[in-house]
Amino acid sequence: ASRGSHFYPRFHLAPPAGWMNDPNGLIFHNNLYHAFYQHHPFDESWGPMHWGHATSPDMVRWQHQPIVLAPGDEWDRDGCFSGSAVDDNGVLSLIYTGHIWLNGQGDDSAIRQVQCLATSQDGIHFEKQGVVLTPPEGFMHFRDPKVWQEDGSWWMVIGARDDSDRGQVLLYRGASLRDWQLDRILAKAEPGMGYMWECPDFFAVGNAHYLLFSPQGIQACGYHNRNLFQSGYLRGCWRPGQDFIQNGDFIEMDCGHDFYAPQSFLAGDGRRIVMGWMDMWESPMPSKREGWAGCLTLPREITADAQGRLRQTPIHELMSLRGTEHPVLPCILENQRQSLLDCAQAMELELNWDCCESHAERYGLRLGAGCELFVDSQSRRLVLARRYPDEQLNGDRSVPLPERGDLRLRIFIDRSSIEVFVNEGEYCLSSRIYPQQDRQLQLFADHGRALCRGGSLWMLNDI
Ligand code: DQQ
Repeated sequence: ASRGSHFYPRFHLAPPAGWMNDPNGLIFHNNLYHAFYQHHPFDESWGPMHWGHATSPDMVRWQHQPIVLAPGDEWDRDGCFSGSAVDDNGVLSLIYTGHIWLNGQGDDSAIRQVQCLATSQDGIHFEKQGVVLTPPEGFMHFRDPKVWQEDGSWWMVIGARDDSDRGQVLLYRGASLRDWQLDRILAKAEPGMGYMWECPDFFAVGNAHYLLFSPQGIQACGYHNRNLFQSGYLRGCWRPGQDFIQNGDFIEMDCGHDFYAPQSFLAGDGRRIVMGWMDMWESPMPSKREGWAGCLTLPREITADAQGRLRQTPIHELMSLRGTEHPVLPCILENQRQSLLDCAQAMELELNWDCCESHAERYGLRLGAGCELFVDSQSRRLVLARRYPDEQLNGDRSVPLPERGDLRLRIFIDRSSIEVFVNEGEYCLSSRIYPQQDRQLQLFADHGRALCRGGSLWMLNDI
């Protein structure tokens, strides 16, 4: 897909051709990182789901591998939906959802979803082992198993929806990967929190547990949950055999336009890493004109801050992509624009702004025609705004400015994407961007003065 393409990423994992959505089965196994993903190899649009596969020594440089799962057996006739990977006594094992339409393609009111197993001896070729779990009475939407081992048992969380149309996460306990018992309902949607919770993940960071999931049909509230489908987490306490005691509200994982279905895994040295799908179901996806759609975010390390909120920072391995460093000198801008780079294609930028000394109505960065990342002084928010000729792409996403001190930005631009990490990962904004010819990167301040403290810019190498 990359040949002759205007939008195909240079350092993100994207499909070799066709369609990609959720990351699946992220795992470090036998000294190699594996990323599987929802894939439709025959078309740039979603269709019968396969599992694509790529491997990497460092989570940065990915090598495409053959497709590992294709739909077509009686239990996964219409799709091999999302799931996870574990090491079962040295055997790389995938647990995924087998999907069947009972009334024809696309009719969500009559489906059958079951959990299935596939195993591999060499990490490249996989053999399907059939169905290992069917849904409890009253559940039709029952998908996206995330499996882990703890306290001498296997555990699995599954996204589900019952007749009351409240999204929920079911917890199962397994004596083996083939023998599962329902342990309990781990969490259930309050009104407005979505009719179906997709792609759950459940893990500890520090002494708290985090239930990460992607609700469908969540209600927007002010600046929050601006996408119809959103990904975020609930924090709480959990021990095997007990309830999950929640503490606080749902928190968005990423506040950009395009971030969904994130999945976490442990790196070789024990860091918890997360990657998401950097697209959104509602998006028009102009890259389809080039025969492909979808890519994954960069891998991000997750830690918890003193308040128990998750922080995400780009993994340090990404620094190995850096070419020559170009300093960005400190400057005062007043009703003016200043060019940083003529053509922003594949780059990283660190840039600090003094928000106390900046009084312009708006100041920040222009990211080629149609996209800006700026501080709106009145609302005290950092805004990522898309203004393209295709209005379906447009809209603003934003996060609050830090209460005090500088605004520190770390930004990755990769042809048709931007990922913004604010103040060491306190907030993230990930969006697809679609500059046509004009990719000029500029600093600007409108209606007043702004003080940019400078930073650094690196061109990044291809993977
Ligand atoms: N995508 C998969 C499902 C999952 C959804 C199908 C989330 O398993 O629930 O492609 O994007």
